[in-house]
Amino acid sequence: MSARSELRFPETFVWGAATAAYQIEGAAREDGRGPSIWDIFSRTPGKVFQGHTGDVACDHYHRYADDVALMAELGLRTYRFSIAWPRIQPDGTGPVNPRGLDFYDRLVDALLSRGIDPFVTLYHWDLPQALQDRGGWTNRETAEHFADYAVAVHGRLGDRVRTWTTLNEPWCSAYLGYGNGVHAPGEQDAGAAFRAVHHLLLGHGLATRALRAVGVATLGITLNPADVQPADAGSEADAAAVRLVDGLQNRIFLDPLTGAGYPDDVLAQVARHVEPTFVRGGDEKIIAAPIDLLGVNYYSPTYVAGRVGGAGGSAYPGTAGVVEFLPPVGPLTEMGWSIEPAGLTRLLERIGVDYPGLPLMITENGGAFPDKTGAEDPDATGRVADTDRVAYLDGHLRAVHRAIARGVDVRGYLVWSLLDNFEWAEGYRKRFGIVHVDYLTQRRTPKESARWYQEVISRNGL
Ligand code: PNW
Repeated sequence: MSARSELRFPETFVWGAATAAYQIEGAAREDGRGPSIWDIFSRTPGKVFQGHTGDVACDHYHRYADDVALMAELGLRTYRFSIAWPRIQPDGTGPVNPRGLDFYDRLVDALLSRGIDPFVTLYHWDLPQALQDRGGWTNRETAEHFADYAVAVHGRLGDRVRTWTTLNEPWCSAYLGYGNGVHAPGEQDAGAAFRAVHHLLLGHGLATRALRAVGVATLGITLNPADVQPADAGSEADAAAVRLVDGLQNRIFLDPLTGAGYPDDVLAQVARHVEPTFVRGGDEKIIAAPIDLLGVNYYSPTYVAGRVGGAGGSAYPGTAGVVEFLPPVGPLTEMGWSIEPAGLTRLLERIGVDYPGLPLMITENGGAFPDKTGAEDPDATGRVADTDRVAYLDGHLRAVHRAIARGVDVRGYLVWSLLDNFEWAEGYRKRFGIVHVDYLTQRRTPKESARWYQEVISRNGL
């Protein structure tokens, strides 16, 4: 490593780690928390690996103080976490539950007392079930309720939390939640997925407008934009496939967020599944409310070919019969995702060029790997030798650095994730943490990647 140790990041570069409420908190029925769509979904047979739930997870709700001490030990400057809406409004609307807010109040104070900057995600997929019973994100009213909820949270934490994002990966909420049903609430209807896309964006816009009115400091949204590449760079059919997938994953969010409205080709795709009458006059203006920061979550690139009779992707409505998603090529992570740091450089450069003037932050990047023994547990000496993860993170940080060197405005990097946690439909079997969690004892063990990251942060570079 020493021969390549000269890669320095900008002085103001932000270093940290990220988590999400349902994936780590546990305490699912405590202090007045209501049920979320993930409580229901994880109990639906066949939806989550071995019926795992977030009931206990990492028990972070009770262990947050120790976890914050661990973050301080690792030298994290920023910690991105999400607020569980059903803790704040157990039914999704109406009066706030003060005990729910109390928890985040304590967490924020613990972070600040250690000099760690709290970074709040208002929505990381745990919609109150009561709102889902009324259609969830397919219902326009959910967007309005979200803005009310956002203001309630800001009212309690806004004096101490400077950095906020509204939504995490609305692509996942819409397409996996309502399109192919792999995530909660498990609906399988392309039209519902597009309604959800719009109402999520509208919710973001309404919340942004409301939070500006109460003086929010720094506000943005986190997407999982894809680096979509053609199987054959010279093929026109492949270029058309790229454009289709890029429209469904990237431009459908980025264009309206940056004031360009929905692209015509994307609206034409939507119209094949559902009449887009849910897009009302004035909505695009609300969605285009200026943001200070775009969060980018990146894990792996997407390669597509234009092919008649192609299988398409279940998460991409309208791709069956016209697009073939190429199987990932090794080396792969435990998720089966290919490892290609260059995809992150390409993605950042593309956003920088096509959506100029938008400060970017990597709000998630990381990998699920077993340790070297394959046991996913500390060895006899208590070590977790996750050399694959170190290599993954090292490669992707170099990719971020390359984008910065080429002029892209990237403000920081947050590793996914601080802790091993509930990996949604995969349950606890996929471990993304730089800190190992023994789910029987809740013991935390920093992996070698955590020690490596600590060093990176302290040197501000590689
Ligand atoms: C993101 N996909 O999820 C989330 O923001 C995290 O909560 C999650 O733990 C992390 O990435 C790792 O998976 C995704 O199927 C889940 O393309 C699925 C997909 C993408 C992102």
